[in-house]
Parts: sequence; C-alpha cells; structure tokens
Amino acid sequence: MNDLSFRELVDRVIGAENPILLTHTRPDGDTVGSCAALAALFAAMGKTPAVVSPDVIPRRLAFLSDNEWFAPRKDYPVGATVIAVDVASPQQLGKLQEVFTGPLAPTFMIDHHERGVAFCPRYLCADASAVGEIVYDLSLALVERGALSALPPFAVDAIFASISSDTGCFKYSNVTPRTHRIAAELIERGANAPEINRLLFDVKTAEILAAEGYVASHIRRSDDGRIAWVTVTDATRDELGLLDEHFETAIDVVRSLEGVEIALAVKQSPDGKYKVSLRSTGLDVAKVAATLGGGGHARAAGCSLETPTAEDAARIAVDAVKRAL
Ligand SMILES: [Mn+2]
Repeated sequence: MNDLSFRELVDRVIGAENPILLTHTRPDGDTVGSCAALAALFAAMGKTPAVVSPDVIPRRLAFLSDNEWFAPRKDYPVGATVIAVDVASPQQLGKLQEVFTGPLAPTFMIDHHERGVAFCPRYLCADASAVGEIVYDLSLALVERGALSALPPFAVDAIFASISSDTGCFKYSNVTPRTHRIAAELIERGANAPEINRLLFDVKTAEILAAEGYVASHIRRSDDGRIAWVTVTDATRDELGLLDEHFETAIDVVRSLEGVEIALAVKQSPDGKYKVSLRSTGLDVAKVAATLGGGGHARAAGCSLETPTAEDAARIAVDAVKRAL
C-alpha cells in the first residue's frame, strides 16, 4: 500500500464527501482530539462530518466529544469518505471493522505510528508527536488552498488537546522543538492551554483515583527493580465497582515508581484477552511488543495476549522484556 504525500492528503480532504472519521479502540485524547478538530475543519468547509468510535469515549474527553459530530448514528451514507485517524492497525478499529467494510471500507488513514500496519492509503508522519501535529499542518494548508477561510476556534483547542494528550502534557520523548512551536502557534491562535491541560491531566474522577489507589498498592517488581507491573482483571474491577476506563492511568502509576525503567499494565479486555501496555525510559518496547504480536512507539507500546490468566500474560510479557534488556 503506497503512502500518500502531504499534497495528496490535502487533495483527499478537500475532495471528501460526507466524511466519517474513525477513532481507535480505547480512544485517547489524540484520536478523539484529532477527529474533533478534523470534524470542525470539515464543517467549516461546508461538509457534514461524523465521528465514530469503537468504544465509549472517556468522560474526561467530553469537552471534545460532547457535540453533534459524535452523536450516535444508525446508518452511514454510501459513498462516504471514511478516514481512520490515529489508528495504527486494522485491529485497532475493534468492532468498527465489521461496520466499515465493503463500500464503507476506510478510504484513507492519517497516522503517526512508525510500526503501524496500513490497511488503506495512508498519510504517515512518524516524526509527529501526535496526529494533532498533522491536523495542524493540514489546517494551514486548507487555508492556503482557499478551502477554509480561517481555523475554527474549536479546531484550535482540539488540536492542542490532541498534542498535549499524546505528549503527556509535553513531557514525553516524542516532543520535538516543532511540537512546542505548533503549541505556541495554537496558543497565539487562542487555544485555552491551561484549561485544556487541567481537564486532561489534573481532573480525576473519584473512580479513577480509586483505581490508581488500587494500582499503587498492587505493583510488583522484578528482583532488580527495573521492571514493574500490575494486573487488572474483570474480577478486580467488579470487586472495586470500577470499569476498564477507570484504569487508563494505571500504567502511569506503575512507571512513576522510583527505579522503574520498564512498566507494564496487564488488563483483561472484554474479549477475554489480556491487553498489555508497556512504557520505558530507554528500552525499545515497540520491538518487545512486536515479538508478542503488538506494536507502538519505542517508549510506549502494547500487545494483546490470549492466556488462561492475567498472571500468565504478565509472566510472558515480563519475560519478553527481560530477554530484550
Ligand atoms: Mn496518537
């Protein structure tokens, strides 16, 4: 599958009809923020966009998704331009794989995952910290081409949110000077950075705090302390009266422990498999995840394991990390 040039991407966005934007499973601030921004751009171009997510969008992202574009739809217009956003592989479309197939199969994809799998013509920018950086470039190109008169304020905020979200508030190793330049330009254009960052990073529901408390008191470590992990099963969640979405920050709690170089969170998925998230301070965990059928970024990756118990999945993943060290 040939990758699209930036010019081809701009052409396709200008030519899109009834654009339908798809997020990835377990939607995060980048996929939701980029879809929200693209929807705002399309609407400003006089088109009728819709955003579809395979999973429930976390409540803390409601400032991006509580609008008509994300409203549930019963059917989709035939001939719609279907765009996968921040989706690294067909599996990351989850249950949408069955809906967006045949005449509704994704038309093109916009991504920044270096080790992703293209499932339709793809615009890839692996240097971008977030798809939001790509959407920013795209929005400027649309103005330059005359397809858009100005950036809608909502798009400015949504792009800022997507970049801040995927960079952990401009903290991770994927941040480049360009990331900061784009953020600065977005602030110049009116992005409400303090409020967006507060909503993304400072506000936690009682359920998320409870989940973090559980995780903090159930971290296990390798003998040398370099690897740490936690397991979260359906039984754990039921016992605590919590949902999967409340454990989104579990991996951050694990990796915050002093001395930990590689953090893992093993969480049971609705399909019964175990989803493993990996974070590292140096080791290329995308390679580790690839040996287990997954992928991602060098310092943030994941895979899905089909094992009898969470303990088995944790052991397999931790062993794979140990082999790579
Ligand atoms: Mn992303």
